[in-house]
Amino acid sequence: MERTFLMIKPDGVQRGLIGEIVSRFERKGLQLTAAKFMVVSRELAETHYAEHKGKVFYEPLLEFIASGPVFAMVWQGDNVIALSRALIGKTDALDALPGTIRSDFAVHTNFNLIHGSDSAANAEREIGIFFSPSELVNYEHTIQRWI
Ligand code: IDP
Repeated sequence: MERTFLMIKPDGVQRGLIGEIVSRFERKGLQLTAAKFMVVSRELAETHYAEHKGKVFYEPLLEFIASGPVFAMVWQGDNVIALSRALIGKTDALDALPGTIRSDFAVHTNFNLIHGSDSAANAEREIGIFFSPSELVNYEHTIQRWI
């Protein structure tokens, strides 16, 4: 079973969309493994978005991510990385398919509500920088055999 790191960004928190967004992953049948309501430090933001260093949106992105609370999560399930990226939708709301989180609720690329890991390597890296191993909860997901 695969794991991914998802984070409702400060705009999603401020807009009152935590419940709506979490609900979509729950209804999909994915398993919540860890969750944390927190403010991202400048240092953590730099580590998380290191691959974008040098891009024009890098500085505004760091400021935005560190500007208010986020809701950081780990989810697991078969193909959870691709499935959660599909639920989230393309980076730019104009390209996101109707029914995705970004199509349904976002207008601008810089306020696109949620982060989702794009590969298994990045998922493990991101889980590792946001959560300690003891914060990952191991439990039986009783509906799993119906998913
Ligand atoms: P993703 O979040 O869909 O995986 P990435 O390309 O990894 O997209 O970019 C990370 C984040 O950087 C985006 O979610 C968005 O917040 C921001 N970003 C990416 N491209 C742009 C842009 O062209 N303008 C403003 N912000 C951008």
